Amino acid sequence: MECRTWKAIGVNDDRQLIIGEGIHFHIRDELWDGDAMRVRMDRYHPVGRMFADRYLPDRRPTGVPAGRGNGWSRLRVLLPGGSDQWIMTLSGRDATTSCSSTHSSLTGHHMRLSSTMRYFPAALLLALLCGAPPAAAQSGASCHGGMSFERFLAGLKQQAIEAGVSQSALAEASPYLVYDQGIVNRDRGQRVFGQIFTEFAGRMAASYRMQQGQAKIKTYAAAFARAEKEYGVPPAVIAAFWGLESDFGANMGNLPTLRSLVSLAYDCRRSQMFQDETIAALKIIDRGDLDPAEMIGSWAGELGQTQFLPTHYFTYAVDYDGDGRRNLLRSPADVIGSTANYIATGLKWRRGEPWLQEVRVSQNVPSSFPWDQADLTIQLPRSKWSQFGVTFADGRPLPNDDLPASLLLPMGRLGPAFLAYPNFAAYTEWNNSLIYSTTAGYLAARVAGAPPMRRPVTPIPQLPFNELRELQQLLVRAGFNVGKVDGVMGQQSRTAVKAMQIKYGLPADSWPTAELLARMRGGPLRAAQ
Ligand SMILES: [Ca+2]
Repeated sequence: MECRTWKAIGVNDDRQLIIGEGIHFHIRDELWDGDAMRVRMDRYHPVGRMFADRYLPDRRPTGVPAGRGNGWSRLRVLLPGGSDQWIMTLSGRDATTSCSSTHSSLTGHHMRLSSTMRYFPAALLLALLCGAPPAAAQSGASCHGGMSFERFLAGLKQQAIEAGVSQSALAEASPYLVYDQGIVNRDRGQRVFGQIFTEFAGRMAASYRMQQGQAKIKTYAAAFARAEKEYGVPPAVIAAFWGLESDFGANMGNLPTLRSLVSLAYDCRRSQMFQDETIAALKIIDRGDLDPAEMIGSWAGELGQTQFLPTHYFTYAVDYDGDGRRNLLRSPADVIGSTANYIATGLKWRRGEPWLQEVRVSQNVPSSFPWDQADLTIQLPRSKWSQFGVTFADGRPLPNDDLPASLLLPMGRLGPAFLAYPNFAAYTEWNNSLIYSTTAGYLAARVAGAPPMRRPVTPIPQLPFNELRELQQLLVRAGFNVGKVDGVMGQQSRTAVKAMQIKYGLPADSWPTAELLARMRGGPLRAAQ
């Protein structure tokens, strides 16, 4: 029994994490939290086979030695039910490696990649630490007045009854309302990746996904047309979420939803939220949309092809294929109508308005360009951006109108630039990660026919993970609230960076640089740019 540390080489566009020559994980599920991506490996998923089928020699990413052809070693990742063990079999190469929870020395099996994963050849440290999280199995009792799970569940069922759930639906669901410490461990054993926008968007908004989105719009033309007419949400916007969330239904998760929900409801971290979600799931059963056995999804309780939380499912799902059930797992028409309803009604989509458009800040940008205005919290009329020298990406002038827009620079002033319109709020509401939401908006634009975004002429310097964390620590010391000091630059960190850039007279584009870090360390002053 041995736990290991591997070097990760990168991530390819099939969402496989490359650990070493021929050693890959298939990234099964991703959950965004701020700008962190938590990655889960599939349970009993034959990664090796998928890898062999899909990862052909001509798709080998840069940095992986050529000449191996079909001789790639295979990796099988097994996560035995609830036991939190990792077992890896490298077929033909290696014996089984098993990391038992009884050999635990560290908290959880965190796997953290530094955010320098721009380039495949860069050797990135992937620490795969095996072992059980520190929490005891009965931890849920501590925030429920010492109540056992059984007593907690009885109370939750009573709440469900009071919320209108029928006794028969409860009886039907009861066999599935069981506690699973493995779910709670997954929730705590977060594997956090720092991400670079161009890297992530290149992977998640890859051309195959754009083409699949366009093909789906053709296949389900009637449902898309109806959704656009009724809700005003463009087909490309729906298709992009559909592709990102589940690859159009191919990856919806494989865990019993009720078990996940009730386990997270008993756990202390987000108990109330998951109590509400459990009750919503029971209402979905009661309404006849899904049987408890059909409710299979991701470990955090999201359901269906666009990964709705049960509360969203209950509120926004519509029956678009007319069979009398709202089935977001099996009915593409229901998925299309429901996603449109959620975007329009829940996320307040504005019919007929754009969401995200790539732009260019004029090459000969005056030193007076107001970089500090490039901020999602600041909206200016489009005519104002035009005055500042902003054009469409192909150089065409922006319309001289007063449509409000924010200038979004996901990688600072040297990287891609977008105008984010009021409809972009639907994206940040869907998922508050800036990188995810920008990618989702960009993929939708691509599905709608926009050309690929321009790549930076030269690589954009990116602080390594440990320096991002150090910068965050210095920002905290300077009095800023950056949320978690985790090396991930979310909106709070960006706001703090901008404030310090203004203070130091640096271009205030919210992008963390080595120069800013040096200034904050009190290091030698360099010539101001
Ligand atoms: Ca239906």
